[in-house]
Amino acid sequence: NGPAPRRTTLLGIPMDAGTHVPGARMGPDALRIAGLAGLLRELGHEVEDAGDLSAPSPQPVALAAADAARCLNLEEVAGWTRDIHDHAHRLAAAGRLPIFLGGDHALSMGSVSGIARHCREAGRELAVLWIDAHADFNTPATTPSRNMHGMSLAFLAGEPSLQPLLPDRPLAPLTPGAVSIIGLRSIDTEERRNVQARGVRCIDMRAIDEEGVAAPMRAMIEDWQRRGVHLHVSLDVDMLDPSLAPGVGTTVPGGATYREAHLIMEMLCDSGLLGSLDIVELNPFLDERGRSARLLVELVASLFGRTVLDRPPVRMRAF
Ligand code: 6HN
Ligand code: MN
Ligand code: MN
Ligand code: MN
Repeated sequence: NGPAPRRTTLLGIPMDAGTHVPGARMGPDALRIAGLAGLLRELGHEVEDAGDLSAPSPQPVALAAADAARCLNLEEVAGWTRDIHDHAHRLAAAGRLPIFLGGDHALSMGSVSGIARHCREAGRELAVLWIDAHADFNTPATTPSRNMHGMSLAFLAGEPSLQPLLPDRPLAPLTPGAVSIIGLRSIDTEERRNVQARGVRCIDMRAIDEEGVAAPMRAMIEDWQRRGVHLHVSLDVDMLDPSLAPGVGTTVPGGATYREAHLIMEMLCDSGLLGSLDIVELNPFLDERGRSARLLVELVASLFGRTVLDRPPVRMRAF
């Protein structure tokens, strides 16, 4: 009695323009080599591999000059964002469950905005679960690194200074209530002010230490189920403890354990709400013998219905 079969599309996004650490562009192939498509098919899902997007040409961006100077590879990131947005919108409108294979976390500016546009057209509410050691809520004015992968969630929440990245598309900025972050343990001073001022729901590692992942996940899922949302999951590898997943450019000690990460995925699967997925920040150039890629694929299997034993189908409603 696994979950209903889904019609998934893998879309590789070999970008690492969102960071000064190269290597995430190798992520899509590492995820394929780790067996992603085969595992999804074994679980009964349809899988179409749409291949990799090719690097778009850099696009001019009407950012204030002072802001533009604080965004690394701005024109490249704008090119990616616009292309990914269009692909994400098209896949969601065609009824696919897109799985965006990163690539650095700046790709979510395109994937989530494209999904948001589809949800608005379809009259569906969108909720985003950002699984990450970081909040990715910097702005050009607050970034300590100039890396745009640290600004993606701020962009999606409507940060005005970043909106010119995506002109001429109907914008559907996420409301703070639509965004939840889990796994947070590294945040910059001004970024923290921004997150708190916007009222984004955060389950940081302190909360996980005290309550585990099950209780906060249950509360969020119940809320999403009441609202009948399309759930977009954005999975940043660095949420995991670096001892488990060293293949990422921004490791932070004290991350999720193997069991915690799987339980998050299992509960998300049971919720039946998953509508789209990013797998981001895998850097095979920094990995050890493919273990981070392999763990990610195992986590995706849990997200798509792998269980030890059959579970009663109405489990979530019993909470
Ligand atoms: N990511 N807050 C740091 C910065 O440079 O803005 C780290 C960002 C990490 C981004 O992991 O997707
Ligand atoms: Mn294209
Ligand atoms: Mn991130
Ligand atoms: Mn991160």
